[in-house]
Amino acid sequence: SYKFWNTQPVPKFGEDEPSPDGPLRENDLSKVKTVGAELIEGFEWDTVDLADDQQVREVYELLSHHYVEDSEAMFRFNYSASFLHWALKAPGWVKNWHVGVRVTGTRKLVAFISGIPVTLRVRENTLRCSEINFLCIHKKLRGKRLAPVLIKEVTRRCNLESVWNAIYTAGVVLPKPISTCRYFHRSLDWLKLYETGFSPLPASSTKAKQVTKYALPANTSTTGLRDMEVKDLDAVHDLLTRYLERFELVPKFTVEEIGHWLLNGGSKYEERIVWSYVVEEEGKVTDFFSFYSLESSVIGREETIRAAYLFYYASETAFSKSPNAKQELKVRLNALMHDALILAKKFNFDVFNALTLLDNTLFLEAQKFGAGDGSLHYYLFNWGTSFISGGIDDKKNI
Ligand code: YNC
Ligand code: MG
Repeated sequence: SYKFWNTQPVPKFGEDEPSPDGPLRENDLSKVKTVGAELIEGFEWDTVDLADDQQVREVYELLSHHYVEDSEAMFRFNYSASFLHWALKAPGWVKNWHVGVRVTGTRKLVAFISGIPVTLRVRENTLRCSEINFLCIHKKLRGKRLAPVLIKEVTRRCNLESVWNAIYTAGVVLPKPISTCRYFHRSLDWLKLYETGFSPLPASSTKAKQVTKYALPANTSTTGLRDMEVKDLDAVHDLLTRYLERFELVPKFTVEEIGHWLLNGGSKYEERIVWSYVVEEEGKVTDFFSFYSLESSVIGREETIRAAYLFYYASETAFSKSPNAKQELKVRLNALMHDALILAKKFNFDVFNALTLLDNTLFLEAQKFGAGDGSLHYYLFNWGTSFISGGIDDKKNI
């Protein structure tokens, strides 16, 4: 029934696709309330200061016990404190967009929602958006309609900065996805994934066969592959910018943002979050790829699954003018991703995850990724555009 979402500037199910693309509601800074709505008795708003390690720790504690679980409640995302520093303090971050709810009296943090600024291109329009993430409510406060209150509060705080649009993703279906991707998983340590209940043993196989199936060489094979460095920033920025022009919903990064997202903002965190590699041939960067680290806890056990998530990548091969261009890109991406798997294995990851976006469907099957149960739906707030096909259903990709 979507009692809350039906009141919001988002497209409704069953409505015609908008044309042309544009905002769903007109906005006026002078009409934005300067204080947040009243919270239920016993709770109060707080701006969580993520420049303070102790407060990052509090967000970590809330998320590690109450954030997203799979549908069978076997695994829960365990975003590390270092990950939160990285994900929530991207260039231009706004302190006021890190919204907490605390218990009056004890000061315990019981709910959170965050935004970071992002410049997005949706087809031919470029939007200054907030990217909303880490919406989380303590399990004891669920089902009390607090989520809509948090969403309205972060909206108000974005509006105060004259930001009227947002992008967010969720595993649940809400009005109304502008795109949907599927998760794919590639085992790196099959035995561990089996023992933790993440991977089943197919009826037609044996443990030994599964282990052999996912075995990888010890060393990478792409000539010129090396760690990405600060000196590569301009070249990677240029390559990625051109590569992303081929897609309909993409971020527009500055060089500074590339440094943050691909080089750990200068490796300033306790733990390494992101791994980035370039291919340099005759002094030119021709390709790059990256992946980031996000563990999941195995619920009820003292164990975690170390997952590498494929992040941004690009290849000059994408611009080939040859009649065989598609095949060339497919071959190149398969070689690069095979090396990405080898590197992730070397850094002790148990599984390598990817979504059906960008050019991923060109290599997922060949690299032995299997489809997961989960989908990820993409949403835009206050922006109408027709559905963006992609991934596995995208005829142009297969
Ligand atoms: C969700 N994930 O439909 P209706 S993803 C948005 N995103 O509203 P209550 C959600 N809305 O149907 P609970 C949602 N999940 O009546 C539920 N809803 O219209 C809607 N889980 O509220 C739901 N994190 O407070 C319904 O539900 C209403 O107590 C019900 O709380 C929900 O970060 C939740 O999965 C998800 O912590 C907080 O279950 C809670 O159950 C929880 O009674 C585990 O809420 C963690 C989890 C969500 C991860 C994410 C993206 C969030 C995007 C939010 C929307 C942003 C819009 C743009 C704002 C800025 C605009 C500008 C400019
Ligand atoms: Mg609630």
